[in-house]
Amino acid sequence: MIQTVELIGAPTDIGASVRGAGMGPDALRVADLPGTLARLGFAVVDAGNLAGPATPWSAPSDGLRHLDEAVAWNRAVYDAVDAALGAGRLPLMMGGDHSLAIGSISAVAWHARQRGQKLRVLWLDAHTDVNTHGTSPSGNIHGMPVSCLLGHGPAALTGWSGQRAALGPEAIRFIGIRSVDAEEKQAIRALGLTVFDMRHLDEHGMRNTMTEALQDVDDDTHLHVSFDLDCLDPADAPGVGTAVRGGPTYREMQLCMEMAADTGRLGSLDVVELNPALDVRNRTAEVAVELIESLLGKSTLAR
Ligand code: 4U7
Ligand code: MN
Ligand code: MN
Ligand code: MN
Repeated sequence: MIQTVELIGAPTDIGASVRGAGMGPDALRVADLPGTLARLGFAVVDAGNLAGPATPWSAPSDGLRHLDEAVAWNRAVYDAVDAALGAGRLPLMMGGDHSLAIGSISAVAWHARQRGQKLRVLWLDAHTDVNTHGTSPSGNIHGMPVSCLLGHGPAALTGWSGQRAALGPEAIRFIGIRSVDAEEKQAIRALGLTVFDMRHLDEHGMRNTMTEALQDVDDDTHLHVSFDLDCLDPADAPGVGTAVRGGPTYREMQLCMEMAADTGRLGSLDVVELNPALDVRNRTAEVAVELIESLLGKSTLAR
């Protein structure tokens, strides 16, 4: 059976402090994400862009910037991802900033639980995004989605999957991490999160790291990839709002995606934090499309 990929655009920078991530979905379309997936053999449905409130660019209140608007955007994302999964499609949420993973992964967690599947989330990012409104140095919600999904966010952004926590700490593997705030370090230790930082990648390589990260992914696993483009080294992916030097190269990320694809368990995907206003001739969008191809099974020699 031909699998259907549903593209869901979430054009907002509501959780960020640098403007421009709202243009991400269209930059991915300009880089021909839909045509590329069709040529790979998928049926592609572009559901268009979701609607939501404008970004007010107000200061944080109680440690949170734009909470009401972030809730509205995440509600729209939740509903769209929920509908795509309900229709048997593979949702590809095109952000937008990473706060939108709250809605997307909450919907995924609900469906996985209904289907009796284990959930494994690969969080590909320079950052761990495990701040809360109590620890965040910025108040930006794109630095908090992991906490919200673990049930530690503000009430308005937790409990969406039908349980206080959409997932447990054992369900997530972080890859490419190199920027962790002081209080995030404490949270990582307290929660027992499995973080493969750049030192781990340098010492063990992407191959061994991914073997570890995908261990015990089996036929009953729903694999979700949450791909923050700032995971990549900014030399390969300049079009992001919170770039951090010293990330995985394009080649290393290709292997990461190929090994995730080899599990055959990919069920949903976020592609977030692409900021076309900071990009160079849409290079980061093109890189993203090529990496998504690998994640969805493109191989140089097989088939
Ligand atoms: B992204 C930061 F302080 N940790 O919380 C914060 F360094 O989704 C950055 O990974 C968060 O891009 C980056 O504001 C969020 C900061
Ligand atoms: Mn992120
Ligand atoms: Mn990031
Ligand atoms: Mn970012």
